[in-house]
Amino acid sequence: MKRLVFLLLACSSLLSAQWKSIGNLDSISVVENSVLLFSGTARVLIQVLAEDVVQVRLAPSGYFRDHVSPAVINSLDPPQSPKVTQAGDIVEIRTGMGMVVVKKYPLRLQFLTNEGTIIHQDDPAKGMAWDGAEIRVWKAMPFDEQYYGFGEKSGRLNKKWSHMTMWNSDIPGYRADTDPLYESIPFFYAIRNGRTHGIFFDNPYRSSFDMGKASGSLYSFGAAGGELNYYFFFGPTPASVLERFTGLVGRMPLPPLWSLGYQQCRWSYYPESRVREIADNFRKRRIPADVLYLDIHYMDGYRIFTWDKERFPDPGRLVQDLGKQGFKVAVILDPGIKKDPDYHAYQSGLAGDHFLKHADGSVYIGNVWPGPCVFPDFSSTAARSWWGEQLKLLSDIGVRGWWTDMNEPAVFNEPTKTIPLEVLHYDDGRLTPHEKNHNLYGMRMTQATYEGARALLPDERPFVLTRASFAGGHRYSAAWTGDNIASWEHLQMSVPMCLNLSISGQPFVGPDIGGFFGNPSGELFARWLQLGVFMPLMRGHSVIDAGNKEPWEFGRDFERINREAIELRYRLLPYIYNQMRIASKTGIPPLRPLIFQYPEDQEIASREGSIQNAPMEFMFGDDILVAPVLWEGENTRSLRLPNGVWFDYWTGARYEGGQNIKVPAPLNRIPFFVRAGAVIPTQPVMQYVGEKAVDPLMFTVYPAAGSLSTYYEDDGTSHDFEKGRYRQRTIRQELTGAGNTVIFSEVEGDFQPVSRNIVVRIVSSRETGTQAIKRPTVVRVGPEKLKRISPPNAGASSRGWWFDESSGMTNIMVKDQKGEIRIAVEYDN
Ligand code: MIG
Repeated sequence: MKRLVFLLLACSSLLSAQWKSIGNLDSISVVENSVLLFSGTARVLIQVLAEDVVQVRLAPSGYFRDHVSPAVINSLDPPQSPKVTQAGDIVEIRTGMGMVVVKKYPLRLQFLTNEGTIIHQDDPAKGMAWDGAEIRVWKAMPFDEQYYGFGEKSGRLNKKWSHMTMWNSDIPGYRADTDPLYESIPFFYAIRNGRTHGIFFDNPYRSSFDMGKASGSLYSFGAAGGELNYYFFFGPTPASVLERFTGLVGRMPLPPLWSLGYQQCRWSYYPESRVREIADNFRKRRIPADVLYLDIHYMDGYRIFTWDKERFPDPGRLVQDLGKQGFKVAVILDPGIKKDPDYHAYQSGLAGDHFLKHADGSVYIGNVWPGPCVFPDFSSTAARSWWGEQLKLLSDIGVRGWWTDMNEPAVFNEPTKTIPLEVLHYDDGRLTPHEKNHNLYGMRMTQATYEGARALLPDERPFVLTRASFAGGHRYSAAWTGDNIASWEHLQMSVPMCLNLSISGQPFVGPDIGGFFGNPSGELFARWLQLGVFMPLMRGHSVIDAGNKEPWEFGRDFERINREAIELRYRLLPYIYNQMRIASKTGIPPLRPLIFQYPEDQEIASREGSIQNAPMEFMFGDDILVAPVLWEGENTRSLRLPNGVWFDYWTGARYEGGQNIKVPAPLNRIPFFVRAGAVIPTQPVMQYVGEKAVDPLMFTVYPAAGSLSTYYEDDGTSHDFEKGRYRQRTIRQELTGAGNTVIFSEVEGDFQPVSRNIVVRIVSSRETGTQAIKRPTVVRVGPEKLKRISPPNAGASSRGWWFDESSGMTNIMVKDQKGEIRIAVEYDN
């Protein structure tokens, strides 16, 4: 019987019989940019936040509670006063970029373009509704509209026909159809006929999105509590939606450059001799790496902010020695604080009243790794500061990376696997139940950690990596996709999963390379590592009971192949850093589905809209298209290039886009293509960021007339760039009858790199079909004719130009300077 009741309750949420839909519009009131609609006891508030952004809120009882969003931290451009007109049975609100039409009988919303095309609308039958504390809205679902985003979800890229729940959950070894997972971002894109709009449902309660699964012509979203409160972004492109969304929730701060290097983790490296052995191996084998992680065994009985005295007798010394070898040390931080009266963090946290409590005032206790634990109340500013101060014990000895795990939060002994729903959070004085705060717990933990690290080390950019988070969490932390499995299927799954997470506002993402559970073959590991070159977070990891998965553990051939992959990452770091810089400024992340970049390309739309075939090519930044090898035994790769002109990175071959091609993909090569017009900045291989000065800095030019690029750099670690200590220049290309001209503008900003050379490499404009290489005859720098030299040995600095037959590239080496550098190449035909 109990079971039956439970089942009924579980099902009730989507049964319309329980729902009360909003009725007729009685009256309206317009104040500045807000339109208030009255319907019986209910009120709907429509606010025009910008000409292309509208916020919709429903109060079934007529009373809007003081809504403080943990996600939204900014307002947008000064709102326009909407033009509101009433005619017959509709109210029309013109926002500038579009219209909201309110139908009065019953109250239903429609969103239209200025030309009058309906792009989004409430379901005429159900619309907005409530059932006790639950709220939900039903929307018409055009048959040819597709849905993307939704944060961290596994399975296919397009989420049409699926039902998804937002409830942060620790699911080790999840599958393609497992839902929910660790992180919740209730934000999505709707793309139809090349036009995009977006919706952010700003509600931290357990929510769900039914994208046509319950009914083939409707979709709906709603939550177990809180407000029906969503933002509608008119678009019309995915990028414009994301810029607006991140305009509201904020953008990723520029990460430290070293965090974009290769990171090595496992559960767990200990004792200290093993950590040193790992570090020595990277350096001895000349495999670049920047970060080593310590998982839970570094602690004394899993007590956060302590060290195991036997395994790590002198952690300060260890961290310092690793630092001399060029490694940063990152440590895991779990939220559970061991309930141990003799433990300093328990004592000080208890004294400061920083732990979650039951309604009766007793401290909540749940079991995690240390046994019975208490949990910091990260919803309290005081508790966050207390947590941040504890980091000092670690930052003082040189720890620089902060890995927040188990912060869904996971609790081993609870039937719900998390903190009971009624446990109270301070919530800035509102004292609200866990039910409201659950999905925010991970994000608030990263906030405490980020802010703590920033306060302790004010001159350094913090690096925080988290498992759980919420919309806006990218302000504090990078994210990895939890406990995956060493299988080809999981390698494939990681692509759409990271793409959707990336375009949900979180640019700094990556999967556990090699798979967390199980043991990958050498081939699987190598293919995963190659994919990782094009993931903003490039981190290898392993579960406690699997074999070793460091890049040298798969035999000599694979060691070489793995080294080459990581070397490629280090060559590309200037490009990757520039793409992260763009993400920090605009919200547009490096990792993008093709449909994000080319929403109007019908072929791409139909492939990426397909629910059968996972789309497996993607953009990495503005200029690079990646076609990873994700199937066992494959040594060629077929793909369709989007429209435009593309160059194969490996061969320099030039392709007209809009066609299917097949390229070789031997074990040591991940196919990728560069957009014509791009200028890709690269650097020489080094073993870690900052090992040596970047000299020469290289720019590979993929010719296209009239194209513009930007190159940005700074010190890579401090916040000084915010005060103008950066260096940026634009690079313009011109194609003349005789050849190419590349113009580096005068620099902007005060950052002064070391004196160095730059090498400009111009890909010969081979004609499609013939593949004939054009050979340069004259190279000019400004008015001066540059002399032809033989290729300098690595590290030598000579001024001049040379031609490389095998790659078809003209290389020009000159001293870098602040002023304009104008390079002109003339060819022999
Ligand atoms: O209950 O710290 O996802 O990366 O190695 C498992 C041990 C706890 C889960 C994380 C994983 C980490 C592991 N942690």
